[in-house]
Amino acid sequence: MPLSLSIRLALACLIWATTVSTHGQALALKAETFDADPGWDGRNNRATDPSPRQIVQNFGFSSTTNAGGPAGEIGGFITPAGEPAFYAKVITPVSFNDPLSASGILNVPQGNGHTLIGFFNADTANEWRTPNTIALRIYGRGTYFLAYLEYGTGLWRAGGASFGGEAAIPSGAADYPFSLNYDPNGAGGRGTVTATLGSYSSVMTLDSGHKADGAIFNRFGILNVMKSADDPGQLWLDNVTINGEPHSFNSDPGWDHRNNRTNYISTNVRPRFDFGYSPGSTFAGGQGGGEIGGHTFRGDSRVQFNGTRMAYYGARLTDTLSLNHSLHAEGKVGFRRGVSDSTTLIGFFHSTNSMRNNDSQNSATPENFVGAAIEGPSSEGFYLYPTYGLDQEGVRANGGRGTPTPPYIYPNGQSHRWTLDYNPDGNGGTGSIVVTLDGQAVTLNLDSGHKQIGASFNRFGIITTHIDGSGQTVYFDDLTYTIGFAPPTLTIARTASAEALLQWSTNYPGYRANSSTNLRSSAFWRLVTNPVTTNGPVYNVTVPTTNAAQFFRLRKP
Ligand SMILES: [Ca+2]
Ligand SMILES: [Ca+2]
Repeated sequence: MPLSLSIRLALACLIWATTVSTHGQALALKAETFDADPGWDGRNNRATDPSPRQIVQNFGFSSTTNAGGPAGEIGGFITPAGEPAFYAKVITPVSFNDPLSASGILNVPQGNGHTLIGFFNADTANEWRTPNTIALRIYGRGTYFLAYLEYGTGLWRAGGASFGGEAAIPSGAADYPFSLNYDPNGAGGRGTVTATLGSYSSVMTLDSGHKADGAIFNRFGILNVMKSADDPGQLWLDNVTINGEPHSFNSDPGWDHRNNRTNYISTNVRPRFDFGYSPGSTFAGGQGGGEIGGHTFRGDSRVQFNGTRMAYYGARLTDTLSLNHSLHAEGKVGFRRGVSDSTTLIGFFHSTNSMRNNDSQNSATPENFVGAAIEGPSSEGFYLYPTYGLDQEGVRANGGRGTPTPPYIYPNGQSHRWTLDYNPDGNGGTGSIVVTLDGQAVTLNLDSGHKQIGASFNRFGIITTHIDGSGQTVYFDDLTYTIGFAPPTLTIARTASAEALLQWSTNYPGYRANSSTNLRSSAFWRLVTNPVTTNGPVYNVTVPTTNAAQFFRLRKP
């Protein structure tokens, strides 16, 4: 009598692939291309607070005399914003290998504002710190202003210096002569910038290796600081000499401009989170339209905000996973905008335990997190590096970004492939995290004892930090991630002429065998009520065989 038996698992909608786990249960991966809304879980990720803000820009040539020279000057009302606004002279493109010089008269009326004056590149003016810049930065503080000297390379690496140790320089009627000079041969060829502002002077040497990043400057003029919407201010310039060419502004110089006379509403207001499912878009370079991402800000876990200033957007895992499980994720990323002091985190986290309020502010990384961070410092631009937080406030990766130096990721919109692997047996059992970007790997070992403190994960996706800061615009697509345990395998063997044995692993408690006479979608699956016994690592159920075909499956009620 032939025994016609076949096994089916009722887990249709998912594409399963299993990864080996050294801790008993195989884990399953899910692939997601975001062709349609994946229905992920979101919290505060499309925030409505703070409200959008009005951005007013009203600067350029003016026949006025605020800066003290003969009538005619440039300047006006400038608003720091997420969107660039400038008024600048087109110059022959020059680089870090060329000497640069500028001078003139500066007037800063009382008020706020945050503005760059200097050499920049109109094609890469997108954020602060601003790549391809050598500039003065004027930060209005009411009755005084602070002045800085700063640069950004073509690869978003930046450095700076203050004037007078952040001296409070009186604003109002006073006019200040200024100068800005770059010497490519300074400091043994590293390159130095020297500047004066009134009675103050400042010298800045490019960090070792930064000159080799390169930079292209094709404008000199006034550029707003591009973080997010902030309080406006005024400044005025006259008698400006740029690389030896004087400009008295006796008539309109007709300089290049963008958004310098405008009035609009911006939603780029810190910390108004705006990320999640993005139908149709391909910013991450995915194979098809639809992806996740958008505009993040660093979050804030302080109790006063009661969870409203932390956000996430994540897939629900089918099981709660821990640091005892191998975790994998990979996909494409497109990084479009990165302000200094900003972070995007992607990885495994917990919908409640990663969102706990806490005033300690001693860890930016959320509790219960294993993943990758896109983050500075500004002297290095942005890295993609591994990080983690445990199920205990403030206990996390100890500041390291792993070894060797992590891969740089530039906010230039290019598509990259990335991977994330947490191995609980890595580094002799402490656990380790490996992140790659376009094949370049960095490994972070968990500290001894951290795995024992533990962490739990029931989501995979984007989550904000716990200490506030600036914003990033980043997208992810074609993601594959560990979603939970792989389904158990049911085996069947004939053990006697009219008897068969069903077996499955004791790693899957709670599963029960079902039987049916057919595999049609309308099939009625009956619970197998025969006794379940345990024999070592397997559950056993003996079932009688009959003349009719019978099918068996495992199901978790
Ligand atoms: Ca003038
Ligand atoms: Ca897609």
